[in-house]
Parts: sequence; C-alpha cells; structure tokens
Amino acid sequence: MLMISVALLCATTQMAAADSSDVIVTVDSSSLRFSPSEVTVTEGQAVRFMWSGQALPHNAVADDGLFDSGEPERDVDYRFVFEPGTAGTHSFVCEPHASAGMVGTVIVEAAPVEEVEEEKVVAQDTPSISLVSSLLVTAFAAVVVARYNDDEQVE
Ligand SMILES: [Cu+2]
Repeated sequence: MLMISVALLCATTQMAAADSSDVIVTVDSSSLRFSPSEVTVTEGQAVRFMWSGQALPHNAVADDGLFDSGEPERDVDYRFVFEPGTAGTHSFVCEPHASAGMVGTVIVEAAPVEEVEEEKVVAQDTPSISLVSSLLVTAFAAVVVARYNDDEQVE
C-alpha cells in the first residue's frame, strides 16, 4: 500500500514539473527518423524535441523558419510554443539527414474561438428614469390640484 502511495506521489510530482500538454518528438536512431514524424497540436501548445545520447547529431528546423533547434546535437531538449497565429502545416527537417528522409510535420490547429458574451446594452436606465420623473410630475400635479382645491374650499 505504501509503495502504491509513493508511486502515485512520484507520478503527480513529475506531471507538475513538465507541461503535460507538451507534445514530444524524439529520434528513432535506428532508422534516422523523427518519432513520431507527424504531430498535431493546437495553438498555444508546445512541441518538445528531445533526444539524448544519439550516435549522430540531429536538429529540427522548420522549412518556413518558424522554429529552429540550432546546430545538430547529440543531446537536444528544444521546446517551441506554437503561439496563436501559427496555425497551419509546418514541415521540418533534420538538416544533416534531410536527404536521408529525416523530415517531419507539425500540424497546428487554430485555437477554438472563445465566445465573448456581449454585454447587454444599459438602455433600461432611460425608461426607469422617465418612469420616476413621470411619477414625480404626477405627484407634484396631485399636490398642486389638492392645494387648489383647498384654496377653493376656503374661499
Ligand atoms: Cu538527423
């Protein structure tokens, strides 16, 4: 039971440390391929290009110049956030091995548009003000009429 609790605690801690929505791309060193070679993310999400201890140095460079992990390295941990506005298909290559077919694609889907609730136009003040003023006018008129009537009775 204690072992299970410790394992759960470790899992929770790990999840808190890394952004769980990151999409990881690694290198399949046996075939000089990105793994997976095609990933799909939503705007705002990040792709992490991660490999370590590779026999050959690799990088990940977008054909459209959007991202670039830098010089080919045997150890890479490059994280790129696809900000809003980057929606589309971005192909990338490992420069030293592009001709060998070490290419990939990141498909970025547009973030869902958040429904902005339109604020109700504050037009209700106008009728209530006019209602109040017409009530006041009525009350005033009633007072005047009452006084007039009183005066008449006195005379
Ligand atoms: Cu490579």
